[in-house]
Amino acid sequence: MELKVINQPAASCTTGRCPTKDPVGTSDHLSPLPGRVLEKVNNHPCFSEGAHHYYARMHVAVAPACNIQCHYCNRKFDCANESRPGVVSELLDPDQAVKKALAVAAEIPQTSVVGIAGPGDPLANPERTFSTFRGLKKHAPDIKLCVSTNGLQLPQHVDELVKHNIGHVTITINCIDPAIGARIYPWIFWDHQRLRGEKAARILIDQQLKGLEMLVQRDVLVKVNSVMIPGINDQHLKEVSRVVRAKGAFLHNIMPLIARPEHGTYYGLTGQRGPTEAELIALQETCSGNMKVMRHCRQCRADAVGLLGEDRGAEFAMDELENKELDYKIAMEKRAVVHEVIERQRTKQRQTRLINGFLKSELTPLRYKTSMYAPVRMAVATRGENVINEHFGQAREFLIYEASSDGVRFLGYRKTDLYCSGPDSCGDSATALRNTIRTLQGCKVVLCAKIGFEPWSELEAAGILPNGEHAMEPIEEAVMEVYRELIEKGALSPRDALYKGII
Ligand code: CLF
Ligand code: SF4
Repeated sequence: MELKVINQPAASCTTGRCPTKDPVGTSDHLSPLPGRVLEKVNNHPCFSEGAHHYYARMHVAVAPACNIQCHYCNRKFDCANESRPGVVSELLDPDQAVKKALAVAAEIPQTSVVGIAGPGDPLANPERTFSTFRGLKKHAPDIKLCVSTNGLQLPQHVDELVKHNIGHVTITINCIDPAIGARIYPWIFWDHQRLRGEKAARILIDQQLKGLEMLVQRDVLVKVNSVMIPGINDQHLKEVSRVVRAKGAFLHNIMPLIARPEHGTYYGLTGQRGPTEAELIALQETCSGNMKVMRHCRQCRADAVGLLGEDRGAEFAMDELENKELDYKIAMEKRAVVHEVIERQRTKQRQTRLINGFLKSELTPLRYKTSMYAPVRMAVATRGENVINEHFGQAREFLIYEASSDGVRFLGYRKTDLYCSGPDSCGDSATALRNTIRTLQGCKVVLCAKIGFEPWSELEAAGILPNGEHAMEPIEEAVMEVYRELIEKGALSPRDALYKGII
């Protein structure tokens, strides 16, 4: 069946530079959570999928040392618990970290959380970590504090974490079976000794689970990160999910192993592969029966700044901040205003969604009509605020959604080379465009604010429908609308026909 074009390309830019039951998705619907939990996650971009469209996080890299070794980590690179490989550009002392965090939070008022996630383990560097938190608490009490740890020293520090009002903790738990652990962790440093093998893994796992239970008892929200390592722990992570849920974890974040020879890690050098996107999504699906899973993690750097999909770290080099005068009180007032505006915007979007969902389900037999058709994947270019507001050529990543008779659900994101970054990169644009199109494989539609003629034609030739008609519209509503349009225009094969092999 020939696919029909939904709209026309905008002006040329060739040289410039959660499973849901409602029709439009529930990624920003946190209302079923108890009030005190809702308050904790509502503006945390990692603990709430909806919040990540609006709120920014910042990491301060104050923790150089680590007390274990993971086969996916090279100390010269960011902590793979929380970040993609890439050197931390600046290691900070606590005073510098506080200064930088306050400058960032003044400049980017969407900042709602400051986390310590490396480059080593925050709790293997407790003085530096807690000294940083103390400074932040004093000068920016409105900012949430967050920490990510391998868990080895967690039980010893639970009291201190609670005392410093750390409301969110991430523990990386890759396994609960020491035999599997011995294949992930070559050693741990424990009780003044380097321990290896299953004995070491057993200690680490016991500490992680004990720390999890202690935090839950103290009402701290715990997210568990797991690195999915095909052939090692992929089959086992469902059990990890079950156990950590039973112990009270709030969220499970299953991240793909990133292992390349150039990173110099054991896995990278020995050819251990990471999971495919399909394998990752399948495992996330399986685990989502156990507990809520995180799909929007960007595996960010230990010095990341900004919205999850962007990294503005380079804008805040320490030498430029050293002498900067800041008025903490005014910065905090500005944040309060901006956060209030964001919340009003989110409330309005939720109300519109509810009204639209209600009207459409009342006035059109949506479920009946769409259930005849297979789900469709769509890529979305966005700069945040949960709307389609990014030019195709400037998108550094695309969010991937799936539309079906059950509504819209967020599947994850795919990074791309920047297709259009100005005249300097013009020569590379053809290759970058080809790579971008390869990145979008499996998507039927790409939704963006604007797109030039050349990429438009290339996308069409690759069987991907470019669509710029829903610029500035809320993402989930637009995805559902396009799904309906595809059905109306006869661009989708009826599911029954597909199943019977007629088409
Ligand atoms: Fe940072 Fe981690 Fe706190 Fe978020 S990140 S310490 S919980 S504030 Fe977030 Fe980054 Fe994924 Fe981490 S997207 S790597 S989950
Ligand atoms: Fe690296 Fe983090 Fe593992 Fe330590 S816990 S070895 S810093 S990935």
